[in-house]
Amino acid sequence: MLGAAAVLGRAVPAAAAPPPAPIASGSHVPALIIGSGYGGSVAALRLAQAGIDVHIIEMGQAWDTPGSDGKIFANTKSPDVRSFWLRTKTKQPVSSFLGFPIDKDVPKYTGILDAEDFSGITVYQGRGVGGGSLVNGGMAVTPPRARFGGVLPSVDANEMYDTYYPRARAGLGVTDIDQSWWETADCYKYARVGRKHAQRSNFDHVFVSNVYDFDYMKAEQAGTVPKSALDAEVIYGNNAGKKSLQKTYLPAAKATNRVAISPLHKVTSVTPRAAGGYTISIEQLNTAGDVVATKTVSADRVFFAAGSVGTSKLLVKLKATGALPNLNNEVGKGWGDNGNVMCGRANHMWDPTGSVQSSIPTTGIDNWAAGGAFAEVAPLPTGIETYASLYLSITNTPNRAEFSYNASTGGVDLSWQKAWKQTSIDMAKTIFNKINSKEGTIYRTDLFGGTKQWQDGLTYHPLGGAVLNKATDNYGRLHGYSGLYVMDGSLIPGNTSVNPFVTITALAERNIENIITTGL
Ligand code: FAE
Repeated sequence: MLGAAAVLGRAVPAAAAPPPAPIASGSHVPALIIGSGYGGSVAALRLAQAGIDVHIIEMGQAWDTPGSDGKIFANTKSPDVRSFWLRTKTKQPVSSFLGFPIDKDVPKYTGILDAEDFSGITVYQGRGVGGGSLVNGGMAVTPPRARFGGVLPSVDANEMYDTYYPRARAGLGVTDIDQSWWETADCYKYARVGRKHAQRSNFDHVFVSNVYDFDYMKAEQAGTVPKSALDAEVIYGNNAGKKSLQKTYLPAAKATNRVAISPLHKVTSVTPRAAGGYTISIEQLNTAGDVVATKTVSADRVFFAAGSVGTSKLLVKLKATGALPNLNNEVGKGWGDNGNVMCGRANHMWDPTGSVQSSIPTTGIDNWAAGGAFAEVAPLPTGIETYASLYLSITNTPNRAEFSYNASTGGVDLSWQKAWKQTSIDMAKTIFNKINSKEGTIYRTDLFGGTKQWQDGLTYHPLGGAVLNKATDNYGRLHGYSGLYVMDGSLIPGNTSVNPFVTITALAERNIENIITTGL
């Protein structure tokens, strides 16, 4: 396989100087990208390599400056002001421990993890330069090829598996754990317990790739480097080890000298200009979330890469308010939660899961074909022995919701219904009821508030809302306008059957190549 540097290498010589940042009101840019997650980063790099100057507008922070503790990112064991996007109280996915609520008050701040509430579901998303790559578990999973037709039916599977998945994996720096090390590492005792229980119930147990630097993790365990995965860092950022987009696509894009990024800038409107191209309205935020300036810029082309929720909200509002009336009626539709549900199991005292758990998951239980569930064996890195096994399941839920503009609030609503998660719970139970019955164990009831057995109120994997070949053509060009594109997870209709970011990256690689080669 090609190394990341070779894959990300430059096609044209670097420009003499990068475009100025932050963006100035009144300026004109050839290509404006909304959002710096996977779709946005891929688009920025490939456009720049094709010789086009790019400006990325990102509502979150740059995340390049240490706080008073000398660290850029907070720890999951002690969330602080940096952890949540404009909330006054944390909203942790595992919200209680031993039955006691663990959320706490925090000052309102443009923190890294957005727990965005819609009626019926909380959607967790990364905020900052690097998008979801800042907060995610790094699980870099390519869906089994047999399932791909169900994920993106209009896309040629051969070209994805021969060209774009390998390109995405190389660009993201995807690696596999040294399994002989994993077999003895204290920090993966929880995963070995997970495997034992899965295999005793005859489930397929699989290793999954990751973007974490496992050599760094070995050094963490040896005590020779500062700990990150082994010190419970993950959903509020990793201070080391994880190859987020800040370490892969984004520096490669910046090295072309054709890419500028404006953090703490939020796009609020895109409208066609009489002279051609688009006018973009932008709010500049301070770290309390207040608008400190409004800017108006123009661009020849606009790439929506604000994530499934961000892009869908913008497009639905722009269509409904008459800014982009020619968008078609598919905009806002086909949204799904990748079937996410979480549960914990209470192990026997002879099955400890370890007081030090790597926050980076490496394994899963695949019961997709028989039961519609793929469960990630997740850590619960509390620092003490909990005898708990935690799982995040991805399930084959058929439920799809729709975004709609709410004229009375000026916001965008999502039609998700909480009861829809029952289908996902039932699919996940095809794994965990069987394991519990085989092991003589029960579900934990102390992790998700009250006595809930299932965390059924969230997703980490929002997908859809501007579905490929429906709201856009088969390469992400929005119907109704030329020069407007969608590049992110909103193109994928609700489910990837595994963790989504490799598919989002590979699809973005495919689409931007077609957009560039067929003429911008
Ligand atoms: P995304 O990465 O969300 O980037 C969108 C960017 O746009 C963000 O930086 C926003 O701040 C920005 N933005 C939004 N609205 C605006 C606006 N109006 N103006 C300017 N900027 C804006 O989108 N996936 C995996 O495959 N493996 C995992 O292990 C995994 N773990 C996860 C753990 C957690 C806690 C979470 C929250 C997610 C996890 N995911 C995982 C999901 C993954 O991070 C997600 O699918 C991708 O990040 C989505 O990529 P996009 O490019 O669609």
